Amino acid sequence: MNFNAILLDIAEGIAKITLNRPDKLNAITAEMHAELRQALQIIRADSEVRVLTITGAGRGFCSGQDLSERRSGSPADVGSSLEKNYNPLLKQLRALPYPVVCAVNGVAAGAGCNLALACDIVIAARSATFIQAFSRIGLIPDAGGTFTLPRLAGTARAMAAALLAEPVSAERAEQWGMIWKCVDDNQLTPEANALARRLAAGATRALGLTKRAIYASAANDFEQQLDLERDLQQEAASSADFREGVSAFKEKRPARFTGR
Ligand code: LHQ
Repeated sequence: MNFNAILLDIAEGIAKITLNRPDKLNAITAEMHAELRQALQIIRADSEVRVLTITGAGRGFCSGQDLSERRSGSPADVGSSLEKNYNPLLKQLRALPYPVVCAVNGVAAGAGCNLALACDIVIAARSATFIQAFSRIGLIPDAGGTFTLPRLAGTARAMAAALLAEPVSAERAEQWGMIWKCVDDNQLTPEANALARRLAAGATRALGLTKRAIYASAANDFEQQLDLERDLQQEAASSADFREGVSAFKEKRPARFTGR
């Protein structure tokens, strides 16, 4: 797989995308968008994949849109870049029928911050920071940030983070519930790998349905959510993994899930 702005690795049920422009803190270019689209197509077509991990190369996770690609202050193509590039990417990540783990290895700014927050489980290195950098350049948070951030951190914190564009440390992000976990820098890769392996060995169809139900709850009332749980549980119960899980419990042995 011959990419320039990203790396893609698929092994043992785990797909890993590494944003790979370390000199620019992995700022997102048109080329990176095209490669991310291609990578997601490859991942979606591979029925063995049961988890996706996203991380960044070098000292940053992602500094958001590459600002050097834009003519200074040109409004012309911002909306169309969101429409054609960012929004489909974010929608696809959310819709993947298995977990997406984000390992935030350094600064996550602008759309890079919100790319991380759209992932299902986010773990960050202690030295990483999250910056809603948009207001510094006269923009509003995009890449889903006005949806994810208030839901994760609450309106007061989301509002101040967006209006002030101050860095939020990984420790604070964990305290706020913005991310799952902050770990020592040298533990990020081992912890993210262990998490991905654990998820990939799980009943991944049920994990994907769980993700769907939890995200759907943002727009549902209690009764709609109960109805959705009924339907998705019916689907989970038709999986080979459900049969295996119950058999393993009865036989007092660890389950061998296949993701089917
Ligand atoms: C960069 C970038 C960058 C290019 C660092 N671009 N080179 C916007 C418009 C259109 C459509 C859709 O959506 C969006 C959404 C957005 O994402 S808007 C927000 C864009 N991002 C930002 O405003 C963040 C800009 N970057 C920064 O504020 C800083 O670089 C942070 C705080 C991330 C890191 O600071 P430092 O650790 O001090 O690193 P640095 O600033 O020295 O950056 C290292 C290099 O990376 C440097 O290049 P150079 O050649 O001088 O060494 C930077 O120019 C480059 N870089 N972010 N977004």
